[in-house]
Amino acid sequence: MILYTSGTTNLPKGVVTTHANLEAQISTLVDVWHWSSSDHILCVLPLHHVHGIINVVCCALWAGATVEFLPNFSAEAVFETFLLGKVNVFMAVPTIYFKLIAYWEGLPVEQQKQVTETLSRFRLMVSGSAALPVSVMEKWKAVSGHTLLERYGMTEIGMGISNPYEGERRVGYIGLPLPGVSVRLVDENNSVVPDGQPGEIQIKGNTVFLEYWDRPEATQKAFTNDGWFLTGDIAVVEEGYYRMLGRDSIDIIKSGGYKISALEIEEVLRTHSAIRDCSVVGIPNEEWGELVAAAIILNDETILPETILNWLRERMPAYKVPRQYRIVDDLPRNAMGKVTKNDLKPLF
Ligand code: MCA
Ligand code: AMP
Repeated sequence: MILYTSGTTNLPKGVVTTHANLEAQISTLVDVWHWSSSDHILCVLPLHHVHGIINVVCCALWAGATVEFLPNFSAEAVFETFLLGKVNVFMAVPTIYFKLIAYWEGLPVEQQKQVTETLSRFRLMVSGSAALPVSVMEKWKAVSGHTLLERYGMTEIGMGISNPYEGERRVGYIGLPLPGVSVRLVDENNSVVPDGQPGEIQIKGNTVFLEYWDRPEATQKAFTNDGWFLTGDIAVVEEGYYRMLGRDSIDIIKSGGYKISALEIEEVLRTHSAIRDCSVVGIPNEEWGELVAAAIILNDETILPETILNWLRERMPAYKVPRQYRIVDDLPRNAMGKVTKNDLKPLF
């Protein structure tokens, strides 16, 4: 299988996974999350990412379970389907739980009770692809009675770290290494850090991809000499559980569960005749995880952010289009001339 994923480089890379990788990814999840042929899952996720294609569709089919689809996500349609009483497993990104909570809060009290009662009969509800805000976790518990099972994954590795099916699901943590997955945290010198200290997550195991399609150099850079995959994610271990702290690159944005390259958006923006220069950052946002934001230096002072937004809409999918704009005279730069994006964020 080849799924495309954004990185810090301009164009997305094709992640090649072998049959053996897929078998390892699927069979591990079927086992640890207790999938069976009596399960019935509703798929609202796109099938061009691991979350939808592996965790939802392939695991369900492997177990002989039923997988039902909605053509796209709509909170109303999700609750209507739930109320039919067949679905007992659900998996989604935090943005979707946020949207479901908002919809539920707007329902009349009688309908809220009906939904809550239906959800309380579910076997399993999982969140992943982006950090689950504690507020969303707590509100969803009030709506559904479920403590969401949060897990950590990546296109290149499938799922790596997960809270347990049975046992403590620790709020704010991504959990423990999955069976068959070796996980270590390392510092800038690639030395393993002691518990309690932050480090980059590195992964080894049968679930890890083969190569980036037609990109041997990128593949080589993604692994240590002894075969550990460099995720670029920073985490810490506290009392055995992993907690995500962030990413080593400010140029990777996660919005609505999608991974977005800030550089890719900047390159498109710079092709607009009214734009002299720009810089794109991710701004923390409870609903979307991060919101894409752009600081722009204009050649033509009369152009409006709405005009730029509409122009961008024709050139990239909706989730990549910056939602916030600031017109600036200059961009903050370090001695090397590189834009210091951390100094830019407070503008938004
Ligand atoms: C859409 N809109 C946004 C964004 N996306 N606004 C701000 N930020 C965004 N990111 C706007 C649209 O332009 C539109 O506004 C309005 O929201 C509704 O758009 P629509 O496309 O209908 O949005 P949606 O369907 O409600 O989309 C939300 C979504 C979607 C369902 C959460 O983003 C989604 O499917 N996300 C899941 C992605 C995923 O599967 N990621 C997994 C990859 P207007 O009307 O003004 O235009 S990660 C992975 O696979 C790893 C291995 C892992 O760990 O799981
Ligand atoms: P993708 O490249 O689209 O597969 O996205 C993988 C990235 O999503 C990881 O490298 C993490 O940065 C992020 N991610 C996945 N699950 C979680 C989680 N539970 N908490 C925080 N970040 C996550």
